[in-house]
Amino acid sequence: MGSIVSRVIRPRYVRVLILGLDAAGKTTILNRIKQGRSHETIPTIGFNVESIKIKGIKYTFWDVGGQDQLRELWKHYYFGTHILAFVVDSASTERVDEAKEALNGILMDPLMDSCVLLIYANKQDMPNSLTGRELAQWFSLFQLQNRVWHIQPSCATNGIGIFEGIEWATREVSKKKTRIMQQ
Ligand code: G3D
Ligand code: MG
Repeated sequence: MGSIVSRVIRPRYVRVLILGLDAAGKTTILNRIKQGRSHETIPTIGFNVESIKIKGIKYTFWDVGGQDQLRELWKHYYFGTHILAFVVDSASTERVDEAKEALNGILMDPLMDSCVLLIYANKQDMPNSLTGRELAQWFSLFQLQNRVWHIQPSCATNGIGIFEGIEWATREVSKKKTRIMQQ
């Protein structure tokens, strides 16, 4: 019997859209990815974009401001997104419903149908922060249909979890690409 060798096709280019409420830690995450350390951030008015090569893959990270009045603009960044990195302040329990509503709004857009969903349960260093599992339940992620998702506990200020999340999501993008090529 011959064996079937399936080769995973790694993407050369990955577009990552980093969204979430204001002060969740989006820009701190981007700075971490960029330079491996956290900086002081100022509230993002508009967007930050960075092109970064990691392990031979060229990523473009879009970090779009999350203040209420800017969320209307998010949809202009959806097209071509491979990974949605949605950042949640796990310690800010009074804003989890608002974050859930914002996430559901994004996922309803057909332009986001095929993207991989990575949720950073950020600020795990803060006392009383919700765990990844608690957030997954609050966000009703277990009920999501036709969506590949993962909750990544993280702390952007010390870097814990940031690259693990990107690695998971990149593996999923590779799997999707491989499936498409095999069809
Ligand atoms: P945003 O881009 O989502 O709006 P920022 O959020 O990256 O600007 O972060 C908002 C504040 O949260 C910043 O603090 C930042 O240092 C802090 N922060 C981000 N990630 C973490 C984390 O994992 N743990 C903790 N404790 N704080 C975090 P300041 O004080 O500058 O407003
Ligand atoms: Mg910001």
